[in-house]
Amino acid sequence: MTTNKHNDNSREHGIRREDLRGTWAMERQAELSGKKARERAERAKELGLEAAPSIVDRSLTLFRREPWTLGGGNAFMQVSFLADMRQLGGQDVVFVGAPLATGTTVRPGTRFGPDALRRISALGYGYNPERGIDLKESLTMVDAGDIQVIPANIEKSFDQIALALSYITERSVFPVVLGGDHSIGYPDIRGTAPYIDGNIGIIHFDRHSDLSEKTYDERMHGSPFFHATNIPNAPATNLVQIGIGGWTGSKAGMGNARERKATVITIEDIERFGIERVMEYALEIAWKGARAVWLSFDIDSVDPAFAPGTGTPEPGGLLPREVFRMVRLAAREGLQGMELVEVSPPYDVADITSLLGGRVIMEVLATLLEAGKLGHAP
Ligand SMILES: [Mn+2]
Repeated sequence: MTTNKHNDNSREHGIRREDLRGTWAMERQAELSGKKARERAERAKELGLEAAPSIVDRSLTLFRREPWTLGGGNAFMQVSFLADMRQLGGQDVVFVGAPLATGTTVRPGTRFGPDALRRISALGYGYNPERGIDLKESLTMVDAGDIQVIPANIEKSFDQIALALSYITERSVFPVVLGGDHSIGYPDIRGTAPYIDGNIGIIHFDRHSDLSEKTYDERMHGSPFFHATNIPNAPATNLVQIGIGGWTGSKAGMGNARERKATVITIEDIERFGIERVMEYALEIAWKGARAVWLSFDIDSVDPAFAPGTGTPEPGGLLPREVFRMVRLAAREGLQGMELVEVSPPYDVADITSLLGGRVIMEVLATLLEAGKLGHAP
């Protein structure tokens, strides 16, 4: 028989449970009713809307409404925060964060992307003297804060993001989704496609084709376009991928691109044919028989010299000036919405990656405005 000195009654320590501060604190916890917290939670459910059906904890909302949602109060371009999502409708543009890093296969950090994009975007005023455009004068823009993602469950996160995009699309407001890793590309299309009366094309800037079915047994950030192009009205024949190349690509993804007849445009193609011709071709592919086109912009399409803050950097990418020209050409025929993904602030230097990401968004909005596809140019 073994003996344990902690089982005898010697009480050498002289401590009683009721003397512990911890015991006192547990009792105080019961006395703090949490009435105001419950009121805030009830209010958040009204303002932030009901979560997707797969979310078991029904106190969670579709859009997070806590005051720290916007990373200390920053809204993208310092536009107004739309606290009450029931008021969505009638605006031209809604910025919404999808702070997901769950789909990252190697280097995480993109859950901080939306807040970094918002914070540094305050360096821009929305006015561009070269283009003669003031976005804030010509567009009604709001920031809806972040979609409530479920960091431990990518499928529930997909459900939330898809439902949020459906809500925005149904109300005819142009969504700018601030990622988040590229896995959000799938639920963005899943939530949008049902509202398109015909096919939706995808213009996808990336160094990686993101067409693998799964990675590590799950749908992750290398697989959004495999699953998006399984949606009947988002065929791969309307998917055009621009900037592909380097040494971090997926062999399976290229095989799927071939089988599904997606269009892959490499950096070498861009050098050979030039930006104008390549974008002309890309628009032709994306719009062929389609009623709408979605823009998916992975910041790692830009060379890591300019965009180091990303999980899967690939040297030899696009230059910022090239990117600005290309997204302007991509947007001139109009867009259904856009996502800016893979900004990963932990790897960034002096905020240059999030700054560039924000500028891509502004260039797109300015082009849509100029082309008469959004708002009303003065
Ligand atoms: Mn990528």
